[in-house]
Amino acid sequence: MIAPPTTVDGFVTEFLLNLAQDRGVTLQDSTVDDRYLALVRTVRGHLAARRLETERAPRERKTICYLSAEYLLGRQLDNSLLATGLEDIAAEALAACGVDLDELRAHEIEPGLGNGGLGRLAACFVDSMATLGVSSIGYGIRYEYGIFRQSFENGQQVEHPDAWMRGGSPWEFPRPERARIIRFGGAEDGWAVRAVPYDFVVPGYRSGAGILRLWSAEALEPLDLPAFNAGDYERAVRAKTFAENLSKVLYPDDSSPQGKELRLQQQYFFAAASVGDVVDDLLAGGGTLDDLPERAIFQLNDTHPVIAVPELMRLLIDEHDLGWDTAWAITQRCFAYTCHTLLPEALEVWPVDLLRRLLPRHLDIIYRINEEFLLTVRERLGEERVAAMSIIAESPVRAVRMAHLATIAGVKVNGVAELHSQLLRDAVLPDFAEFFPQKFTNVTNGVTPRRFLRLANPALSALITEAIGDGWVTDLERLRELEPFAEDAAFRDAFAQVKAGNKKRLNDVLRVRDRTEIDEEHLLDVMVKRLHEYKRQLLRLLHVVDTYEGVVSGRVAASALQPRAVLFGAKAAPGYVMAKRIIHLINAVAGVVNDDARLEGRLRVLYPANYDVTLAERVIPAADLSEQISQAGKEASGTGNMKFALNGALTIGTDDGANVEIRQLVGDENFFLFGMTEPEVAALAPAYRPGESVDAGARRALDLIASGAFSGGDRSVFEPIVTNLLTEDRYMVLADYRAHADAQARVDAAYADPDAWTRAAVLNVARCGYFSSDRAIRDYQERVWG
Ligand code: GP0
Repeated sequence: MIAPPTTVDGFVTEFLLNLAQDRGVTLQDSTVDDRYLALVRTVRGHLAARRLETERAPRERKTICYLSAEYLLGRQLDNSLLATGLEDIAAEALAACGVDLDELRAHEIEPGLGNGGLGRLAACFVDSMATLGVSSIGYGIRYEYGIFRQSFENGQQVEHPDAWMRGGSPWEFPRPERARIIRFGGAEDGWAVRAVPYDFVVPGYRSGAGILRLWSAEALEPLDLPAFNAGDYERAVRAKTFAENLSKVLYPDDSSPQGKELRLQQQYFFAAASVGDVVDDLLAGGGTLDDLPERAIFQLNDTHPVIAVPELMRLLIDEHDLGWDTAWAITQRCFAYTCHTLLPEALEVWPVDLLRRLLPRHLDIIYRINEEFLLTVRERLGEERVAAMSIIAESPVRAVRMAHLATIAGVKVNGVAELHSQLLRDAVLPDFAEFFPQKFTNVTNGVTPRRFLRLANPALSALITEAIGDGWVTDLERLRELEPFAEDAAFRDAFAQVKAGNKKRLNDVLRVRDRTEIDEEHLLDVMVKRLHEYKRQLLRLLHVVDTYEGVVSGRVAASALQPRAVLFGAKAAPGYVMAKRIIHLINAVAGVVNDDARLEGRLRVLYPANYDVTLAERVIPAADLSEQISQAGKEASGTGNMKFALNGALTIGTDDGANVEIRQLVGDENFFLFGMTEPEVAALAPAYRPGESVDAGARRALDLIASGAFSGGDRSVFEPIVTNLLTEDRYMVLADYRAHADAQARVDAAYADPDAWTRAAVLNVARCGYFSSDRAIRDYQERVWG
């Protein structure tokens, strides 16, 4: 009997035992930290039991090995309680002990081991695989410091290390016995580190479990004792420091790799550890290397883990004595590649010189893969296609194109939304789509309904369940059954009350973490996502400034404004100068607008610092309007867009990424579409002169910014932003300005009829069941892993 008792009394006993035996304290003497850790221990016991049960059950033959450099997990406690069905038991048990569960919830630091959409998607996928009972393991890196914590000083972003493990990492199970040695360099200049796995149990909802195995780097020798004895203390720990750097910190660049050597080291470190782990497991279980493709598939989450391809070749050839052709035949059946971008600068490329120094054997293998591939290209398509399709780019420096390698090696290549997959075929990898037409497919992203509806929005969840039962939690398409309720006035009232209550819940946290709050009567207009020019936070901001200018110049009466709170949340990559300037400008505008009595409080701009999963879970359920306003053809999918719609926000958005599919599903009348389409963008691009026909509203906004109105009269501070828009405007903010402003006017008009708005919101919820990550995983099973 491995499962701990699932009764209130049993839970109390376990909790007190853990306090005593794990923390060495009595309940009376315990701190919040003690109680939190004892609670985690107690819940973790249930997760371990679930995991062991799952392992004993008859296994599917093929295990999905999800390789991702990022997992943006969010807090674990509530999800674990929900998945194990312990919510009520834990609440009662802690209440019986006089312990405040909410206080313990708030005590958890979320593991932020990812930058944004890509990392959060990986976290949703492991949740869905566990829930669906897919045999799966997620592999990644146990960064000691995750995505930086953001604060603002004088409105400017300041980054602080994210010491998420400061209080220990109580959810994980260290697996030192599965540690592996990872070697870098060549015969003469070789060095090595130890990769030690830590397992997080990923509980499925009510049944099933997967594993998230994160690798931590350690030195082979923790101390150079002779150096220490000679009094050279720095040298004594140099190797240790060097090795530990590999898993020290997550690179904070989103969609813009910096090509840093340490990052390639990180990639190889976790890719090699994971491939070796899987191969060892296969052999230990009596399998042979020929079985590998039937027993495992490595899903490559973007190009970050693609070095796993030559690593598997090296393993098969150098360590298991297979011939090249046999090894390649196996390798070619073991990988599938997901591309997450349309930005050319986001496609990773590693200089040949760097690879030769760090992974010379792998470079040789890549060259040979390329040689053989180009032979067939030459044959089938002709010499003139060779340069474009080569894995090796010749300029600006000789470099390995990781996307080409992944495409050649993968059984499938998928984009993350219909439009994205189309553009992947037509624009990003057109030669490959021609060469390997059968490889290219689409899997539209999804989000887990457990975290982003059931947990984040308890009141809406209860309302839905009351109406249609709770089957939707694992079968989200059942939300369709809500459609008739959109016509039910009592239901709409209840729905509107839920939204109002969620604004209060948002304020509960904004007051504490940001000493601010929204007016609960305002339309809550939200733009939360990484700060990137292509996402166009500036487009939203210019309209705010234009609105402000209208009132202060007397053209518009403040009383005519639909009261709005415009909430931004975004981190900028620390080296992304323009993005950081935009953050500064948003804060500067907020400072002026919020203080100006002439607005009569009808326009407020909020920018809570350090947007993370925990804040997302409060913001999204409270939102009325979801801003998804990227330049068409630039946002691969978006996943925040799905979360908002699923929680009953209406979208104002361009025809981009998964917005396209959201609009198709919810209906044009329940979505505020605006702006150029991707073909229109492409047609305008060559002749685009942003400064030549600036919309009057945009002009007013730009002039006001340029005048120093938001920088204490200093005209230089935001001049680069204004100049950039007027001269370059790479993402065509100005070209879409009027369409966006008009769409915002349509939003105002629609919100003036609250009941009709609520009806549209209900229909958004009812029609977005498609965007469950459970559906996405089923699509992968069918189209990629099958
Ligand atoms: C894409 F290339 N994404 C990248 C990257 O480096 N980081 C990242 O988060 C995102 C896309 O921008 C996305 O459109 C997409 O939905 C997400 O990956 C998951 O596929 C923003 O949410």
